[in-house]
Amino acid sequence: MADTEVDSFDAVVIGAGFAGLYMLHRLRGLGLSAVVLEQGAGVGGTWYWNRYPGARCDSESYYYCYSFDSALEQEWTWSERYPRQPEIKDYLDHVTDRFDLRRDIRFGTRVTGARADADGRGWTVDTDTDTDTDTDTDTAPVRCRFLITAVGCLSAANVPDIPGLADFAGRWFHTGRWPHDGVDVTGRRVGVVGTGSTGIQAIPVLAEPASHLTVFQRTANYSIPARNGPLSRAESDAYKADYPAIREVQAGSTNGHPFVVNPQSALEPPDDERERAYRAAWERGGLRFRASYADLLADEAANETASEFIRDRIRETVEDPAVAETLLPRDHGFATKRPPIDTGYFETYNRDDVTLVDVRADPIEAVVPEGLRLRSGTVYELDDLVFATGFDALTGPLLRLDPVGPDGTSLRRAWAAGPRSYLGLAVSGFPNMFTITGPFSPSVLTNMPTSIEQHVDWIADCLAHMRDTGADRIEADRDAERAWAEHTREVSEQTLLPRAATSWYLGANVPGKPRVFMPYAGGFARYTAACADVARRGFEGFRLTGSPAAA
Ligand code: NA7
Repeated sequence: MADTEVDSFDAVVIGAGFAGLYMLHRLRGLGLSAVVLEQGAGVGGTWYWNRYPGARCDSESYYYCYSFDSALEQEWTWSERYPRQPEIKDYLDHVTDRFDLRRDIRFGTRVTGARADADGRGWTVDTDTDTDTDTDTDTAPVRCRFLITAVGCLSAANVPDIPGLADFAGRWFHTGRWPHDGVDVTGRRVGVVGTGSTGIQAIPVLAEPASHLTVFQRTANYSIPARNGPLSRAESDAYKADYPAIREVQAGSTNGHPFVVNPQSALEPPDDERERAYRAAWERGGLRFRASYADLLADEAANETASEFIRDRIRETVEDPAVAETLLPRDHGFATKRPPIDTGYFETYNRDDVTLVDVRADPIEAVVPEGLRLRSGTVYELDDLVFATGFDALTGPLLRLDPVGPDGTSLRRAWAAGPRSYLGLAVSGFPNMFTITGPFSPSVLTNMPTSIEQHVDWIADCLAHMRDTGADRIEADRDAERAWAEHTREVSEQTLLPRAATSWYLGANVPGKPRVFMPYAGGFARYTAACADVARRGFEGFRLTGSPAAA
């Protein structure tokens, strides 16, 4: 479908992570022409950029992978219970080559804007080259009928706007934009700001080579031991033999993990029995701790039993009682913010060369040339400053693209009061645009590859339906979008999740960001059923129209 001036495709996919790669594969299967535009020099998306020390997935490797091809499941063997960043990247490189995807991916190509045609039947996508070497050159725009964003939920780095950063005499890094040739912190005084999943992974690893590590903690966090280790051949073989059953459990689950949640309330069993259950879950390790009881995320008293169990483990692990006290999370319940898992996190505070600083009590005021200054005037001298400060989650990556609809309204304007989306898949006013794992879909509350595959399959089915019915324009209906937003709000309010005031699920980590609970908390299986229902009813809630020429 080449046009004389610009390249033209049926679909442009933005991003070559888990989502973009599978989307390309499905588009090809439909016989559509497609290109993936990717800013990085390689595939991986989140796993291309997040190379900080200790970077590892919190989902277990045997299910943090694609399920769409059973031969792929059988041929790839993971080495550890939780995959490290380089291994996930290797896996995605393997998938890219195995399905011959690379030839349709333009690396080092950053999307700088996208404009819908006035009739809403196509898009013009502007790009420049923005590779690892930082050479920026405008490149020719690309045309497409369908714009599909596969930009990830946690890809827009959130570097806090602390005065004085430009004058810092040392080096500073954001964990999500870690230099690809690594950072040697041997013998250096390192400061880490942030104790979310990333900080909790990086802190024990950075503490080893650093001469001194200072952790600046704003919100104390719960963490469950990962109990990571090598995956034996026998374990891998057992998973491989069991994949059909594993995938079935995932499909019917709340979070896309292959765990069955204990249907009992945490308040039902006697104290000693509950304690034994938590101890067993603690020893097994990992995110599955959350599945100990059905109402941990629905009932405050139930949640408090788990929260207090974890606080006890922190008290038990950390030798200095004052440090332990600072590490105890008290302003939110367990798992109401994203629950980290760790390897030796709380133990790290028993080292003589690690200092914990409570920056909620004494906030960071400025970066000074020699380090960080707090409101009290105390200065911590640092050679390296690491921001493990997270992301402008879910909406951030889409707002940075800021597509403009046919009536000239930008996404930034459309979402000024917070995101709106139908099923997390499409936004009214932005026809022929699909957002893989967009806000109001389960996304970050689930095992991401599971949610990604479901979205990609739904989009592919939708495009097939359009082809079969002669439709060339699709747009989410404003009323259907409103109803979905209302449903999303209702299901989140049936949980404790919106009550965690500092949560990035709510946008609370980015100053000025509208407070809207963004992921769909009604459960993966329920969400999948809703999407399937919409498709079965002829894509109810979408306006599908055929080409005037064809009519
Ligand atoms: P998170 O979970 O957003 O954690 C960021 C941390 O940084 C968190 O402790 C924040 O404290 C802290 N933070 C952010 N801004 C500041 C400022 N200005 N001053 C002090 N502390 C600050 O991001 P992660 O990268 O750890 O994890 C993101 C997801 O990636 C993770 O859940 C996995 O899904 C993978 P706060 O809690 O806001 O008070």
